[in-house]
Amino acid sequence: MVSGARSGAGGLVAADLVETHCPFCALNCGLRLEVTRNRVTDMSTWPESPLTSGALCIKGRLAHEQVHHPERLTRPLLRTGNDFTEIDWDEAFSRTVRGFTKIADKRGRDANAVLSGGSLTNEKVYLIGKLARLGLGTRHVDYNGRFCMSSAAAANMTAFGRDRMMTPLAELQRADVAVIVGANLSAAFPVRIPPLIDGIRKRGGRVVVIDPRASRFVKPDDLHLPIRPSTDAVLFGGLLREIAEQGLVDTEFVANRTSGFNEAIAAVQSLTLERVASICDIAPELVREAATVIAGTRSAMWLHGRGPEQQIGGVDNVLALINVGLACGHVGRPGAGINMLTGQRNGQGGREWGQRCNQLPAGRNIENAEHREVVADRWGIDEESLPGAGRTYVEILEMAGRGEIKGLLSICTNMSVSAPDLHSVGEQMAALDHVVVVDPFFSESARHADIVFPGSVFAEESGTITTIEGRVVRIDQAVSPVPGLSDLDILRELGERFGVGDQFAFESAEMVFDEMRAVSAGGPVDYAGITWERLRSEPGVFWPCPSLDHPGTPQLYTERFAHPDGRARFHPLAPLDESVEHVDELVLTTGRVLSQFLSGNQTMRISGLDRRATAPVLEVHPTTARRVGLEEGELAQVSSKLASSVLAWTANADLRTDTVFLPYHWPECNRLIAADLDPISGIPGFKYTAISLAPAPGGSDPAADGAVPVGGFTYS
Ligand SMILES: Nc1nc2c(c(=O)[nH]1)N[C@H]1C(S)=C(S)[C@@H](COP(=O)(O)OP(=O)(O)OC[C@H]3O[C@@H](n4cnc5c(=O)[nH]c(N)nc54)[C@H](O)[C@@H]3O)O[C@H]1N2
Ligand SMILES: Nc1nc2c(c(=O)[nH]1)N[C@H]1C(S)=C(S)[C@@H](COP(=O)(O)OP(=O)(O)OC[C@H]3O[C@@H](n4cnc5c(=O)[nH]c(N)nc54)[C@H](O)[C@@H]3O)O[C@H]1N2
Ligand code: SF4
Ligand SMILES: [Mo]
Repeated sequence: MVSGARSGAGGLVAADLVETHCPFCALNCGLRLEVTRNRVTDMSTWPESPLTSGALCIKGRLAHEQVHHPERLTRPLLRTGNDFTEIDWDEAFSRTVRGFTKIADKRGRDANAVLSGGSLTNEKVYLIGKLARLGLGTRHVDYNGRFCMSSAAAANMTAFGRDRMMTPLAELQRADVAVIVGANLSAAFPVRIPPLIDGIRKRGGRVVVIDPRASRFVKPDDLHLPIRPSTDAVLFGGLLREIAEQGLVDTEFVANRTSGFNEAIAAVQSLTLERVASICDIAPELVREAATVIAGTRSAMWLHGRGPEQQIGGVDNVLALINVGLACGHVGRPGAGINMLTGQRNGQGGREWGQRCNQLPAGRNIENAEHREVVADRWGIDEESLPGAGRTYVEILEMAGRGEIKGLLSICTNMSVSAPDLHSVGEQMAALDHVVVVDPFFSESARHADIVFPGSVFAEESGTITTIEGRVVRIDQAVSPVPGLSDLDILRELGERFGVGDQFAFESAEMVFDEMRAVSAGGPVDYAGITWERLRSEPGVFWPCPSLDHPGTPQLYTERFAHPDGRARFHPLAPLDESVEHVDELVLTTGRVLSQFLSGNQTMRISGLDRRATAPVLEVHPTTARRVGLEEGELAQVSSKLASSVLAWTANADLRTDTVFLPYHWPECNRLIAADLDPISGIPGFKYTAISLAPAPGGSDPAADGAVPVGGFTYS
């Protein structure tokens, strides 16, 4: 097993200060952990880190409180009836493997599945894909990036041929304009980016915000387009047409660097300003002004978050956005870029190393014969023994509900809060025969487990992660794993016990990384020239980095896109159907608050974070609240076609009157949301649910409905 000792560059890490990166969002701010006698005792910022802007948000400042938290799981657990009992590691491994093997013998290997997460290091992601395909031998492995980056990833692959942010964030220093689409920078990217956006304002540039809700970073002089939720593709189609009408298309860029412009422009001819204004419910003058501002410069940075992406038309929304950016030539120039904002700690690396249902390591396609050959060859196996593409996250849960999947290994994901249609998720999890969860804290999903392994937190393992910008950075272990074994140890031991120990013969994360580099050489995601030593002596390396003397690639597409012909692709918008004109009276959209992270299984245990937002609070425009009769201090009832939630509410005048906003960190949110998926990316439509809103019935017992008393909430 991987040794529990601290492994740094040259063996033991001698210093009491260990430099690492925040485990929460993909900004990966630099942290310096203070370690005394194998305990993390304090932390500070790591000012020399290229990922530190001088500030940490509150989550980063308190992240270290997880490490020795009294609620950490320290021993494997076995379900005994409705309870759990501690068992020893050997028994936990034997029972785990026996359970999956029994299912595979009876129903075939595809009756087992693996679900994982984008907070894991690259090395763990790589081993998870390997364990699923070679150990369990199943095709069904997917991860929570399916809920997150999958629309942006699919659109980037289609338009540019590569799935990575194209421009380092520092280019915002040279931008004349920032276009921020469906990203709540105040809560989700609270450091580094907002000051850079402020810099644009100070230089006299413009900030364009396309969002049904103006969060705190939006300033009065910004151009805010309060779009009707889920109509982004129409807005971008209209903007493309208007930019062409105004003669602002960068014709040289379009001719030399792209293909498909004529088809794209033909497809939007019916999207007149008036039609767009009516569908998106934005004044036509605002749309015109946005076209003028955005296309008035070649130095514009686009930043898109989950607003347009977590939609059943999420991929089309992003492709329509990219069309506008390409028409304006916002690529490969100073201060320019069409950029997605990756969310989780290793959201970028998490989608590169083979834990996606259709992917082999290094972004290779599991259905591409050549890619299969390369990976099989480098793993020293027969290509035919590699399974084909499996199903996506929600589909895997649905297969469990239908009895087609019976065994589930879940590591670093918490479907019982984060997946849509939580009532069904409960039934699907209950229908499984063998559920194994690996998590540092007992999660809502662990309640469905037969075996729970105590997982690792960020300070306990070495490894690499790949930041929002595509920069590979190193994580150094600061303390030995509190449970004794780490996630990596668990994955290795499982490999061994599934009979593929030769594929898991790694004594350190560095050895895993070296194999990954070799597997990636010449592939779509090339880390071949990135060594463990380079990651020590350089402030991270941007991939692609094909050789040891290659400097890495911070800025993509200066001369060529990643498609074989080097050109970016425009995409014609599909003809609008009647559903686009359909208007729901009231729409629920969802997102985040600053002090909570995703399903809250980590942040809700840190009192300094949890007390800032102890429960979900619905945001309602004051006019809407009056219209439906909500009284201050009373509870509101939100009902979708699936369920009702009784919630505290607060007035927010920076929100559309037909839209309410609910932070999603608590299960009261996703029980309302249907598991309807984008047909290409498989992302659920988290950002759009038709609802009705009313005062909670007087007789209702909020506690029984999972709601909490009103009052005392502060949002930062
Ligand atoms: N504090 C905190 N920070 C986080 C996280 C966290 O849980 N907590 N999670 C991390 C992760 S994994 C991610 S993916 C990122 C997410 O980062 P963001 O995408 O910035 O976060 P969300 O809160 O989902 O915000 C989405 C925005 O989209 C808007 N929106 C809703 N519907 C639409 C629409 O139809 N069109 C448009 N244009 N906009 C719309 C919402 O009003 C909101 O402002 O945050 C990361 N950072
Ligand atoms: N309504 C609505 N739903 C959403 C979203 C939304 O905006 N609205 N956003 C979606 C998005 S963007 C995302 S990314 C998903 C996230 O969905 P989830 O997969 O639920 O994400 P987490 O809450 O981070 O779950 C990770 C679990 O892994 C554990 N964990 C953390 N680090 C480690 C580790 O290193 N090792 C191990 N073994 N375990 C670890 C945590 O304790 C936690 O229990 O949620 C999605 N769900
Ligand atoms: S949560 Fe994100 S912004 Fe906050 S400290 Fe961590 S990496 Fe930085
Ligand atoms: Mo995410």
